[in-house]
Amino acid sequence: MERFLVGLAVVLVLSAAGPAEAATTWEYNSATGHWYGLTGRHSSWNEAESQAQAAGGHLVTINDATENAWLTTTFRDAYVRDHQTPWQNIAWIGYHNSSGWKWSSGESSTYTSLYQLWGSYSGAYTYLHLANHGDLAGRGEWNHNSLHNNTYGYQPLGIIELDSNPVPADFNGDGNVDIIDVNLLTAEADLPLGLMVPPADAKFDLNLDKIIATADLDQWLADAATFNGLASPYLRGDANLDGDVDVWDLDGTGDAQLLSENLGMETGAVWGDGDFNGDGDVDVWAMDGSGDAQLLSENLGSSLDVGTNAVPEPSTLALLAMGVFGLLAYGWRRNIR
Ligand SMILES: [Ca+2]
Ligand SMILES: [Ca+2]
Ligand SMILES: [Ca+2]
Ligand SMILES: [Ca+2]
Repeated sequence: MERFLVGLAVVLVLSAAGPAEAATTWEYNSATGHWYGLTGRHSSWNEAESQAQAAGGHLVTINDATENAWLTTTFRDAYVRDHQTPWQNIAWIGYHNSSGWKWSSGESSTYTSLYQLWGSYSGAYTYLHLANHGDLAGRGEWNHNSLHNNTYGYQPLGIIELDSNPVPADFNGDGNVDIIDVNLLTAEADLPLGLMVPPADAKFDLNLDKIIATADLDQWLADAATFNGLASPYLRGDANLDGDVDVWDLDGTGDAQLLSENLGMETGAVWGDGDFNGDGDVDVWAMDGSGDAQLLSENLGSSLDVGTNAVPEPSTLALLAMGVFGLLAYGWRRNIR
């Protein structure tokens, strides 16, 4: 009973800190290097700013016309509560009048994009006219109107701006840390060689050393495992990222199956193709031990106990391994000929 109550308490704490406060998906703007998302519920401006702060940021500060245009398009479908028609398409921003107009982040940006009738409305809190907004569509103008700050209706969502990725390993901001993200990382650079930031995208630099390299992949494998509740990092060879490094699966998703399908691929390979060292190809063997099949074979049979996969019996595994190594050895001989 006691254990049940502790478990219940944990669940309640987790749900209290959960996604009701803020976006579960985030959009990355490579021009600013910042992450943006919508508040979790329609609200007054003050409540929206509180939601933004709970998420670790503020309502957005718009520093120039480029950022303004990007926001206008990216959040084009943020509707006002109860009025899901195109002309009611607005979102709170951080500009507000509190002893003078200022930004809630404290930044001193001087850029503005005021609606032509700005001066004829009253209200201390500002919203952005989004792309889908009647005759104001795409103009990205700001207005303020106390009507939208009441508690009865017409309440918008707010746009939150964060300086850094709330989940660093989630490169596409979809709330999951999975194969899509590691594929994006392995596609970004030849990792053993390394690529400086810029031209590489800073969001991939997990260890913040200004270069996208093998260390970032190691960091991702560890961070992703932690995020997904595993005790140890994902292993090289786990092409489908299910926590096991296995030979064969009925549905064709065995890691060695995935690798063998792509064996000999010379450019554009990503983790899910079997490129476990992140150099863009899928190969059998390398002098320094970094051949993708070598990396897989080192961890073959390892399981991180995610409990989602039926793991074959050890004897079956050994037989399958012999078969796959026969295939890999064939591929290797063919490659060096
Ligand atoms: Ca993701
Ligand atoms: Ca790095
Ligand atoms: Ca696997
Ligand atoms: Ca490779």
